[in-house]
Amino acid sequence: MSFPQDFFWGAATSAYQIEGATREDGRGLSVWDQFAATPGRTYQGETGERAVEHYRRMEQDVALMADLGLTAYRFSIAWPRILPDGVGTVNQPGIDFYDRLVDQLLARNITPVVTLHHWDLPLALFERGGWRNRATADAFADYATTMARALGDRVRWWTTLNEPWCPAYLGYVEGIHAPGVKGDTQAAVDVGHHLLLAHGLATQAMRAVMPAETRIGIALNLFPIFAGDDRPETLRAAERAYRFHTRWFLDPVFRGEYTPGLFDDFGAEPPPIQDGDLKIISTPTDFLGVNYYNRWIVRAGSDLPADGVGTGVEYVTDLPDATFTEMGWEVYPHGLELILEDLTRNYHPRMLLITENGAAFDDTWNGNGRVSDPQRVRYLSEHLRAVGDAMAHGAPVVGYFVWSLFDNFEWAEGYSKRFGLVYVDFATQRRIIKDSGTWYAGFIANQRALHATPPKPPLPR
Ligand code: IFM
Repeated sequence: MSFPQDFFWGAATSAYQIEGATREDGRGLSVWDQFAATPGRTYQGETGERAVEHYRRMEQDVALMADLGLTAYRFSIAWPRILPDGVGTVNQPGIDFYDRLVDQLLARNITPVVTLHHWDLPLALFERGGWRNRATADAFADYATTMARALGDRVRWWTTLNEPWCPAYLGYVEGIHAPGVKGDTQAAVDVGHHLLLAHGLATQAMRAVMPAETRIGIALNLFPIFAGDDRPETLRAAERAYRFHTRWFLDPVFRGEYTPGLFDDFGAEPPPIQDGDLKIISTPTDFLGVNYYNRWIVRAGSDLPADGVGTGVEYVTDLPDATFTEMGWEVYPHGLELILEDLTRNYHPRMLLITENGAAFDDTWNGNGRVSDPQRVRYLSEHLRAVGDAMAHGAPVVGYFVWSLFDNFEWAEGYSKRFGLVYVDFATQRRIIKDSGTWYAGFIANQRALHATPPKPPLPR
């Protein structure tokens, strides 16, 4: 496989999952601080309070990225570290931290790819309605402007939101993510709309203050959907699943419209759309970030919208020949090629970035410097092949980020799921590069060698 010379080879993280230091240097609290601290919400009550202490160990962590040969690093900014109340007074130590991080990365020739919001909404804003309140979208645009002013002279690549589907659906329908509301499909639809509006407003606000060569996009979690059989009700379920997994956020951003039937699927009314909202939401983006983990095979399920939860879709997981990760997600590399080609054909993004792809496996450290994770090596190499195949068929992919650089706080699953290229012994915070990290470093080095200029032949005497 040969990828273009300027292709980004990266790994990704997010603030709440790695930083820790949740009460240091003036950081305000987020919805996830509150949710994780509520008994019964996360695996064994674990929280991101300490996480992997990246806030303290940032310099050392950037050195580790350089050891891996990464050419890009995707991280998120903790909004409550910048604006402890979500709006108003800026917390300068928060800005300083990301300022130093960006400088450290650039000093090692690692391109920073910044995500503005990866779910850690300031608690103060949540208390005023959070994403159910339209004003939160305005607050986000102000926060985006603050960050653009602080880092826009050095950061070229910006992602507004990560996976808005999760705070909307997992946060308000399944209730397994902050704020932990169950079965409120109307809230999910409204929250989704305000997140989309926030994306559009922030895109416009950032463009107004940053250089023309800045690249702005959004990262969505996308799944190819397969019908489990050909019964008409199964085919209808597959269409519903495609609408609410894939088209919910894509259609407004790329087509300036909501997918017909989407709100009916939820048994909900349309969100409070104001004149001009869809125009703002569909402000042209430079790239689409794709977070790919698995496909879904679906059939008609019993959890119909009338029950207030779900969308009448049941997920088929009894697949005797399939391999599953520790998250219970099927390993299906071809799905990445399918989704990239589908996006290229139907949405025409200017560029695609694989902003997340990776797997949790039950990694163990043998105590003397080695973590053997052959399943992850296979997972990554097969998915990279799928990316190459999609590119050969015209998908405009410009970079690939492994989720994740480190083992970290996997939301409701606490620290029980390890996604990292780098193993973290959570008790001591020691970092050990897994075999997959060594493999990825070798892969990157090979790609770079393919493009190295051959030495000039000696001049004849
Ligand atoms: O850890 C998450 C990340 O925060 C968002 N995308 C999916 C990952 C694995 O679940």
